[in-house]
Amino acid sequence: MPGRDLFDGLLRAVRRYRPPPPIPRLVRPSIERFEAFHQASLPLRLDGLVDDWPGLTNWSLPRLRARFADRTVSVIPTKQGRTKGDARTGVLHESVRFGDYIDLLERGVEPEAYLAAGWLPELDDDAPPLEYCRGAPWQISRFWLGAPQTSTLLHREMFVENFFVQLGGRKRFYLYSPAATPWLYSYPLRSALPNYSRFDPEQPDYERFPLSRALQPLEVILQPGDALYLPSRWWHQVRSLDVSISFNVWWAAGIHSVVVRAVEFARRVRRLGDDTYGHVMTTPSAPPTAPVRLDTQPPAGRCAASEDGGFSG
Ligand SMILES: O=C(O)CCC(=O)C(=O)O
Repeated sequence: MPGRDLFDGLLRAVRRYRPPPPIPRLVRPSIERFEAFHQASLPLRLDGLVDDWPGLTNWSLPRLRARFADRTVSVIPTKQGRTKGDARTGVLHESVRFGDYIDLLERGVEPEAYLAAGWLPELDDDAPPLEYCRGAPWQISRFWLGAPQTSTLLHREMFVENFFVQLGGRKRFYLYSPAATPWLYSYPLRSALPNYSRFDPEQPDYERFPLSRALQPLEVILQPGDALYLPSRWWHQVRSLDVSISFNVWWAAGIHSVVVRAVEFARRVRRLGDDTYGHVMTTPSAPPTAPVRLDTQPPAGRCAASEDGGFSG
């Protein structure tokens, strides 16, 4: 992968890597306080944000089954718990019946897939829009449900901010700042995984990726009720420690929202799916297997994934 590796080499020659500061925790910070972190592109843990949300109790497996068992939802196939990704095809997703997925989790069977669905409009009452990004002109929410030990690959979103909320079980995040990029062996820009790293911080292979030895990830464990602001371009790999239920909002404001829409448009024209930010790409040949989908029309103020499986969802 000469082009990108060469560019990273040039960056390493002129830059010294400085580890980011630890991530602070604030209880229900004001919007102004939050904005300081947003402007500085620094992650922040937010406590107490969802204490009174019905989702904290409503999003149990039995209740989700009672409400959504017959929906068809998107999943990312996994191998030994890790989401599958390939430089040629990207990260593909498939469809499953929500109730069948929950059955596997309840029986303690590894589903070999990570449920990563577009927003269910019915969940709006359980998880009201977040004040911090309410006005952003571009927003997409995703609902995550996975077995213990499910993990993503190391990746990042460009131009898009991320608010992540944990509602059931625990998740461990491994984070690297954007400054770490030249040490992280990104896939080539023209591959189907341009926002992914070949390095795995959980099982570092320093023979293949010796430069990554210079880095130490920040680690954050989210418990139910915890929220994390993850600025755009921050690398993250996420491991579920329990059966885990979460959702996140990706959002973009100002010029970034224009860029995001332009990139989405370009990908559609090139029929590359909607995986602009490095999550899920829909296989053109993989239509949903059942008539009802989760990712239907977004309600006002909250966007779901788009028709073809969505910006990642
Ligand atoms: O929760 C996860 O497992 C993945 C989350 C993620 O990658 C994201 O929110 O961008």
